[in-house]
Amino acid sequence: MSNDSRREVGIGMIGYKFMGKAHSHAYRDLPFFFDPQVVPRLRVIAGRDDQGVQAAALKMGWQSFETDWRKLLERKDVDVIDIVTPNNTHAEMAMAAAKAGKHIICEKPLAMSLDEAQKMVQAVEEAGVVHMICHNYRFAPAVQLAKQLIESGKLGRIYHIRATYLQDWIMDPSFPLSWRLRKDTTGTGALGDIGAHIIDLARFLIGEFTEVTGMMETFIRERPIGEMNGGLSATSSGNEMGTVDVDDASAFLARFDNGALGVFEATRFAGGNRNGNRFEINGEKGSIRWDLENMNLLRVYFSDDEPGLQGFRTINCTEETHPYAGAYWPSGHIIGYEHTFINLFSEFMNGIAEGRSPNPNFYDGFRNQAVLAAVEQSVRDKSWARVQS
Ligand code: SOE
Repeated sequence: MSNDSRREVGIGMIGYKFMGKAHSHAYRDLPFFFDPQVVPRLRVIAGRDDQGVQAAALKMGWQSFETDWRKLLERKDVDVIDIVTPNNTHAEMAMAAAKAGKHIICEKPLAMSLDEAQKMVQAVEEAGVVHMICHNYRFAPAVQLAKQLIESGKLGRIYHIRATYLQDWIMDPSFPLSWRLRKDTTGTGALGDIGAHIIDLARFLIGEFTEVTGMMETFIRERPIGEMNGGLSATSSGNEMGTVDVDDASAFLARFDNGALGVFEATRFAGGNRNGNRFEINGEKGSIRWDLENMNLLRVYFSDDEPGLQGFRTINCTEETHPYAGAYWPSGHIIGYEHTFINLFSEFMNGIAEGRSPNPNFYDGFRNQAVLAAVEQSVRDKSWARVQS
């Protein structure tokens, strides 16, 4: 029984593994916690493996499934195409979806190259569809509060950002060579996969990058060939070995157009760090620190606090006044990883209702890709590289 009179938006999702699960869950929970102007309906999910996609559809609550993603574009009851497939498929799918007049949400990084990203931006602009890229960490309440503090001038002029995204899930040399470790399917390794997230946070909080200089390393060059399962596990298909041609770890220095300096590190070889997305920002009047693994907490330091009582203090960003937090539970009742997606999708739904593309959108994806491309360029040239604007 449904008395919901809000306009429904039909979702067609391509892909169904880790991010497929995160997105499906977000669509389902969204109308429960938020009051979006339009409500998502899980119409159809696509995947190449007939049994896999059927099982996923059943488990995650999709009305139907297809093994050919192009079928989704033909369906009148599908308004949105959600792309959660390997990076080398994003451009083709997004451009076809735009041509079919569908709104689009795409996983990060947007594309395999800056050129591809530019074509994707052009396609959505020409089609006039609503578009977003799924940089979900912007939508943690503590990150939103950090943004408010910076914008209100509480930190004064910003001098530094140092951001790390540290993981360790491929440290075992027997971890298979799957799409996330192959240049032809992923573009770059740690840089584009997790570095893209901290680049997005830096663009959101600090501003545009102007130049970068970096280094990249592949520590384990041969691995057994295999495929990703759901989550971050993979299975090898036999004894055949293949060459890893993307970075296991990347680090770079950056300058921003407002004069701030940045230090960034993205690695899948930081043992003990399962999903260590962290940053510290220092300004003339204060500093802030955030750590995804304690994502509701924002550590703040203000230099005008009383002498003798100065130091970092901790704000638990679960109050009703904190962005998005009021949609969930009473103060002190924490939220988690999955809620960053729900928050993002609430913006996407309202964007669809109002015919505008909320940030981060394909244009943000393009700007992010420009930073990734400049880091790669700087590594090739062993010098500083300008970030294309
Ligand atoms: C794997 O590194 C991964 O799943 C990324 O692809 C996601 O974008 C990140 O949020 C978590 O880690």
